[in-house]
Amino acid sequence: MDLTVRLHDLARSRGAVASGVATVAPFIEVRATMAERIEDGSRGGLGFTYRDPETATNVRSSFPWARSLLAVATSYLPQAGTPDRRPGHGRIARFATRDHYGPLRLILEEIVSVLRLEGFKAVALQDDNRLVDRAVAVRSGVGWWGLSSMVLTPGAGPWTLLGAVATDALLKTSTPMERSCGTCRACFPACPTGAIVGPGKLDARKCISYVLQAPGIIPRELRPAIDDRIYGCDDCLTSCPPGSRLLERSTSASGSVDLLDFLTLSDDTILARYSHFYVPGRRARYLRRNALVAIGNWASERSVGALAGYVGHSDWLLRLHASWALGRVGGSAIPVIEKAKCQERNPRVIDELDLAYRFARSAACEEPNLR
Ligand code: B12
Ligand code: SF4
Ligand code: SF4
Repeated sequence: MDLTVRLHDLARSRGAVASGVATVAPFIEVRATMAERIEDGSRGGLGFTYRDPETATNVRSSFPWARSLLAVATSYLPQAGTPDRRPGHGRIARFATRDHYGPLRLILEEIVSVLRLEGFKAVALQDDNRLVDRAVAVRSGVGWWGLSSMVLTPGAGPWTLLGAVATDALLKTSTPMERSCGTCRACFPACPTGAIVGPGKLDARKCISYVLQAPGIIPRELRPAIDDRIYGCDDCLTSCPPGSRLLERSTSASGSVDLLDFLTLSDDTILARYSHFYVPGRRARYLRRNALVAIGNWASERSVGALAGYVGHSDWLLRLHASWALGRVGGSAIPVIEKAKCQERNPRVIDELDLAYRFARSAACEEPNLR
């Protein structure tokens, strides 16, 4: 049997929802888009592929022998279910409820093995900074570029993870899909922060998925929209009609974390339990920070004890987000804020405590919101 057909069959038999072959010609338009986003600031502090767009858009700069790219898409629905939302719980986006990249990785590795047995060079690339996965998927007909910037695949919509195998085998190229979002615009109003700023254009600085995995302070104006999320965001995916049939079948409860329990875990436990998350510098403080914001949005007096502990934490970043959360709780949190104000020395945390105090007082007196 023809090698290309064999590889497609292999991918499908192992559970891929789509596969296709693309040429290795550089992705010139993608490189230009990345340059624009670096220039206009909309990539925010994104690293990954943006660290070296030249390399990420030309697979031959990393693998000069490559002659074909075999793209594969797997879906993590219905297995990933639907987040179980309960008061006091944080939400994890579906792609990260566990390591859903595992099945894709196995398929790519099996394809690599077959190619090597046939005497070819081959390497698996998935979420790798040396390749823009969506560009390969679109060129190889695995899906089309949606206005949310997700690649949409018939049957699975945006609920896919993408990867590719670069090989020196000359495989038969597939035809790109001639599809578009048509008149649909559902993802624009669905995005809680207005991060989709144009067709296929995301302003990473506003995207919750990015903000929750970026280092530093979470911008104050974005915190309410983060709601109960602690990792990832699915709103532009859940609103997307081509994915709705699969979503309806994803009924098992998943992705829920008891926030107060979470705050009591050690750094080692957090990092081990969520080892498949991207966490800057592998520092648990960033996941604790996210949980503190979700607790602030929960705004329950049940969290005051835990937050009082966190305003005395040795890490100023956690004191700062705990201060904000106390302000949102108000009521019995007000004396905790007052006490912390007397003890705090870090100017950024003092600022946050001042605002939290005013917010909590104004809420108590039903004055206009000082958020
Ligand atoms: C950086 C990155 C992010 C960043 C920025 C994403 C972005 N859209 O800019 C952040 C952290 C925000 C992020 C979030 C998410 N990500 Co991400 N991310 C990546 C990463 C590492 C690189 C992407 C990249 O370099 N893109 C380059 C830019 C230029 O591409 P683009 O933004 O898609 O832009 C194209 C479109 O704008 C299009 N275009 C231009 N003009 C027009 C006009 C029209 C009309 C249309 C329709 C399109 C269009 O052309 C541009 C390219 O030239 C890839 C992994 C990888 N190595 O590729 C995963 C990847 C893209 N992420 C993925 C996932 C699953 C997610 C999340 C769903 C996770 C979550 N639930 O929280 C969200 C989705 C947010 C969203 N709407 O995109 C999957 C996407 C799978 C898919 N089916 O598309 C990938 C491919 C990982 C993987 N291997 O599976 N991600
Ligand atoms: S992931 Fe969330 S915040 Fe980011 S563009 Fe989609 S809906 Fe908006
Ligand atoms: S929600 Fe509609 S406009 Fe947005 S990506 Fe999906 S199909 Fe396209």
